[in-house]
Amino acid sequence: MRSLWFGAALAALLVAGCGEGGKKALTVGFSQIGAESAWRTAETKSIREEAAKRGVDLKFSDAQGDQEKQIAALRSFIAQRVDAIILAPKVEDGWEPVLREAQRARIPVVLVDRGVNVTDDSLYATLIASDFVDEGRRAAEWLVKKMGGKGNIVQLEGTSGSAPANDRKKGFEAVIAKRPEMKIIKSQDGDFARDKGQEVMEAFIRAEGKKIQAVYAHNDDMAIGAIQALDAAGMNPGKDVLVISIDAVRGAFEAMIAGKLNATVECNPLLGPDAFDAVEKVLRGEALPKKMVVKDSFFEQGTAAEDIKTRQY
Ligand code: GYE
Repeated sequence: MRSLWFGAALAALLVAGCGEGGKKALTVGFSQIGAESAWRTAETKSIREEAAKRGVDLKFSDAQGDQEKQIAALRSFIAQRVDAIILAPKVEDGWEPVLREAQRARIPVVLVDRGVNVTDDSLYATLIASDFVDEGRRAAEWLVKKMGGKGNIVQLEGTSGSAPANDRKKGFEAVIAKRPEMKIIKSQDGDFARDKGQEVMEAFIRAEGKKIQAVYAHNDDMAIGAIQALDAAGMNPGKDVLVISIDAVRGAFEAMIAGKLNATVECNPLLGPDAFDAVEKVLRGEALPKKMVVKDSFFEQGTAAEDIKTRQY
């Protein structure tokens, strides 16, 4: 497939008419899932800012949480003959036909933040994302330590069918499964959103009440919603009930400083620079690794007041 993209790169150069040493701006389509979380807003901002910095003509499409709209956006980018496409895919399944259309049109696709299930990985140039299984594992290991290897946990899952929800659950549950005295007593989809996280947590509290000793949320926004539900029920989040989540957005640091969130596993959304490096490389015909793993850190309540000073999102 590299030769196809190389062909696309050549074509782009020809169209650009580089004769006078001037580079014509690249046109790149970016299909974003929506704006369900602070993480995603930060990712959008990073990609927009990086496009502006490089003089890229960015066609931005927000699918408002609807995969069908993302597919339609991709088709429209193909019809407009963009030079490349950046795709943040909502769920893992269902992309193969439209990715084939892009490939046939010789438009390379760079995946950001979430992966896809396809039978042929030449359908995308590269995936730039965190290791979600590892994030889940780290959250679980922290809880094992803090709970002394026993207790009842509830899990707020991310958007069903999405790579981060699938993998954060997998990594977490693999660690907990080795602890016979630790139990996940409830687990449900909260769609990575604050209001949904709160709603699901209210239902968990109605069903399990004081049996709940810890909350594991697949993102900070849902944890913040859950904290509101716990507060309303007089259940002391951060003290009587441990709360851990993923992303490390500013709101998580504020919740840690307030003593209500205990820890957060970082997931870096500032993918703009890497995404456009990848686009430029693939258009030059350079080979890219199929996956580029973003390095992430881990933050706890105790240092949150210091850590927040240097956070960028
Ligand atoms: O963790 C969550 C968001 O795909 C990694 O999506 C991303 C996740 C992120 O809505 O907050």
